[in-house]
Amino acid sequence: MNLRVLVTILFLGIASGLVLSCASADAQTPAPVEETAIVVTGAWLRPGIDPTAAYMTITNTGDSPVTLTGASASWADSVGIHETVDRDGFLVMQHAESIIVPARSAVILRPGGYHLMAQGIHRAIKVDDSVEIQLITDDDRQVSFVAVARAGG
Ligand SMILES: [Cu+2]
Repeated sequence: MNLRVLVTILFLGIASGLVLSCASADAQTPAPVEETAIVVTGAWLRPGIDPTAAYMTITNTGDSPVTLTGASASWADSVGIHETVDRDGFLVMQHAESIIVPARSAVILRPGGYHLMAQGIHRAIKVDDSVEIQLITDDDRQVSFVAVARAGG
């Protein structure tokens, strides 16, 4: 852990203490989602199937690596990180523990590689539908983004 990460954690600790003391004045205020350095672009998913796969570019704009350990969505029972690997000439999907996005760089989730796999889908997803997904970091922060349903890829 470098000094900058430590300073950030200390700052977040102080900030959340302040938020807690303010929140007591108004119990209805939802807890704010802490900012991360992660930006998600070009997100899409395959319509009409369950489980379905979502793809995107995940960019880390910060100076420290970010580890993503999972995902969730209100419209699915579960969303996991999957990886497509070549096993003895067969392409198979397997659960991936995490995706590490290095500082100042991006990881692309695309067909044939990493993807998010949503299963137990609560409603039919059609072409052009927009759905919200949350990525979860190893320090329990969330990154919300919208994925658009489209065929192909
Ligand atoms: Cu998969």
